[in-house]
Amino acid sequence: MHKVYLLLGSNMGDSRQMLHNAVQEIEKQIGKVFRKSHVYSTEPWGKKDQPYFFNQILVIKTNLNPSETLSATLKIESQLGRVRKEKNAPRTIDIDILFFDKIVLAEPKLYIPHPHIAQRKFVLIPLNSLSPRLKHPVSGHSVHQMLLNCTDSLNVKRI
Ligand code: PH2
Ligand code: MG
Ligand code: MG
Repeated sequence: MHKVYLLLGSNMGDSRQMLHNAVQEIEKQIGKVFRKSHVYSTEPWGKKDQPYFFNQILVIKTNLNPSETLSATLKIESQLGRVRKEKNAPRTIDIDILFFDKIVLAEPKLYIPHPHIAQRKFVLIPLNSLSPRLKHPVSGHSVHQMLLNCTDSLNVKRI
């Protein structure tokens, strides 16, 4: 069994419902969701002229390997109506793999841990609420340390 941290994000359509539907599909297709963060309303990072996001972090247990997990997340995204146009465009649902056990992978389509965790408060704040002592397998920094060092000033609010 692998322990995997997933980040859900939605800023199109009924985002609350999207997160809920994503959790259900993840349980059906990937594995048991055993912890969930609160849902946060977060200012868009990167491309500014788009709606605020709803973000949530899940901790799941799965028997799938990283590439099978990635395929399953992409399948769920399209089942939930995601259409990929330009990069960083608004989306009904985005499911990103943050951590996969302590695995480090750098493949063209699959980077684990997710490369921008340490720069983004919309990831670190919900993650810190679940697992402040979790260590990044490359930097060795805990989630709490990464949050203290993070200079991102975008708005992240629990809802
Ligand atoms: N996802 C992005 C780009 N920017 N900003 C916020 N607040 N939340 C996201 O999930 C997000 C983003 C790329 O996937
Ligand atoms: Mg993303
Ligand atoms: Mg993604």
